[in-house]
Amino acid sequence: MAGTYRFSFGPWNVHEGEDPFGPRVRETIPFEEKVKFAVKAGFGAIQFHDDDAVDVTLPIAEQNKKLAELKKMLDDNGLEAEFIAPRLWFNPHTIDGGWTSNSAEDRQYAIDRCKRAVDIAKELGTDRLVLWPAREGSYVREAKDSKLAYDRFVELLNILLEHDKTIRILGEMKPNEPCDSTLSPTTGHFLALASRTIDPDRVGILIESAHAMLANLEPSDEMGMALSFGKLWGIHLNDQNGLKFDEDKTFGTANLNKAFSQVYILDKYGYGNNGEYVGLDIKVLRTQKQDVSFAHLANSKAIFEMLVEKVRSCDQKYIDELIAARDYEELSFYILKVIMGKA
Ligand code: 3MF
Ligand code: MG
Repeated sequence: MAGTYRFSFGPWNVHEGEDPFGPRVRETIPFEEKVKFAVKAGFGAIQFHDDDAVDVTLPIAEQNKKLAELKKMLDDNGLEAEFIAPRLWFNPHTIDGGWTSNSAEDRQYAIDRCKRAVDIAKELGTDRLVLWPAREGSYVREAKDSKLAYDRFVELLNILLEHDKTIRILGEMKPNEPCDSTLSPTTGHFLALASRTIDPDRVGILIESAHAMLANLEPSDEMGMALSFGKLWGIHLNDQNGLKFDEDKTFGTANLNKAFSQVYILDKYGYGNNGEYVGLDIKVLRTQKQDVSFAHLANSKAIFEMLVEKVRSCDQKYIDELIAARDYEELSFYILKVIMGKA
């Protein structure tokens, strides 16, 4: 069954260009401008960190008033909030991680902040909480008890599942960066943790292409695994040129064949038909000038849509014949011809 596709991106995808080696190179673009672009370019939702949506230090009543204003603005523009992700990697309490920190006080901060993120999600009308374990790992192995850290991960999931009986938790796993070694580095690790929770049916997966590649895994196969579990509830499409820093490149620009494979498996299993979004998590190139700060998002969406056309133009009968004959050399040639418009 073919998928139906609605797209999303996060406000952090359009940024000022600072990196560890240099300052910002572009002016800040206000959120309202990002919303205007989303509407014009045909996106259906915005992804939010908790503090992208609202100042998380406000008293709750005030916070909820601001969230109601944000929700109205999104509604007025025909947009949804796809998910909320607690940004647990900026605060002084999360220097050593959140729920796996060695400090009890800091762990409590992380748990409280995650619970608050769940409440923010509900205020914005979404039941999806995304957890990216940014600093839940170590730089020095003996500095963190990995057995205990995994137990604490399950504990956190249970606390959140208990806190709100309708929230769904999407784990977005990544093997490294900012940590040298992140605990629960892949989809499989997180699914194993999910099975230990009080409600595994509400724990699922968001797969980011670049994160899979950083683990030297094939993103389309990772997606297949999550689909097989019925747990592919979100994706972060982008691209990555080998094992280096997390590049978050425009979809398909490092390896078009890998991008095709992702679209192929998504379309084959009707991704999106249950309301899942085609989420982008793509950084603007530092070299882009101010007036072309959105091109990477428009281009990624266009590349995805062109690849859907290519996937659907495949002669499936011919593919099946090649598979039956075990002629994968010819299959590979055929897929490349499809991509190049020569099939
Ligand atoms: C890091 C990421 C993150 C997550 C985001 C939502 C900043 O590599 O991909 O982007 O996607 O925090 O969970
Ligand atoms: Mg991501």
